[in-house]
Amino acid sequence: MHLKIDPEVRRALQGKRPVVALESTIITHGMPYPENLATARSLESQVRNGGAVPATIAVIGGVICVGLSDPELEWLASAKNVLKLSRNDLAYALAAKKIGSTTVAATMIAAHLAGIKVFATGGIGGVHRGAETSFDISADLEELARTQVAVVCAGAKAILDLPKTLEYLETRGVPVIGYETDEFPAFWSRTSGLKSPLRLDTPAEIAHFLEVKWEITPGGGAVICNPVPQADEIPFQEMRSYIDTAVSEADRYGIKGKAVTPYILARIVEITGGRSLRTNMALAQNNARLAAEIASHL
Ligand code: PSU
Ligand code: MN
Repeated sequence: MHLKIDPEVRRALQGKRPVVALESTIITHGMPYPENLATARSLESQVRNGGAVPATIAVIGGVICVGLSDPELEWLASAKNVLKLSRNDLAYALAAKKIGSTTVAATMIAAHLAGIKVFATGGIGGVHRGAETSFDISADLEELARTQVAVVCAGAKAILDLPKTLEYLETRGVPVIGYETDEFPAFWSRTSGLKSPLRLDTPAEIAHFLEVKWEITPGGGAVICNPVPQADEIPFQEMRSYIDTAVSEADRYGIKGKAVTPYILARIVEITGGRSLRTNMALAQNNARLAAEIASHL
């Protein structure tokens, strides 16, 4: 009753054909207009190129829309005052009929309700730097521990404390798989200096792994880490100084809570003169493609 599933998505799910969920916070809070709209559209085409049906998820008019029309995408990309929704405020947005975009956590909840098993995004949230005093740990990690959806991403955003993020995922029993890599990728960069806990080399192997995982330990998700393509990457050493600048500014200006991630991402786009945005677009497209291939093998 709280879900409105797009007819094409519904037909695909009923016919057991592959569907890939896409989040909408990347559109409303992760990128500027009009690049956000171009990205939203290209993510959908990448999913189609990979042989699956895309379902971009957002809250509009008091329902969770699973699959948006192109006019809806266009409207969302330039809409103001959109709530960034996670598990804590998803029901509120429905009850109070607010407009909201879904983060990784909220998209996983919606995908699971709709029966979608694979979801593509840019990068997951994680343990923020200084979390030992701020307690700022993304609800994405808890969701990964409890909701049965595989998330294809380019690692955790490198603005985070990556070693702590990996520790948290390990404690909560979330498998982290490097796709064709031994490194845990760092969003804009293919490497982070950290080892990926697990590795698999084909979409078919990943799909098989997910089936086994959900058979013996149902209820949780998995993180599938797909490094940004070489041609689009910004090396980790170079990113480090941009990230340090943006993170310390956020701290200095007292940016808190949900505003932290959007603020830092936007500042990094400014600091890099738009280069980080192009990388972000490329990695998200790359993830949409892989997610479709995995979904096709499930
Ligand atoms: N990845 C991106 N851009 C984004 C995000 C992820 O490339 O904007 C969003 C996702 O929706 C993710 C959220 O779930 O940032 C994490 O926010 P927080 O750290 O406040 O939990
Ligand atoms: Mn947070």
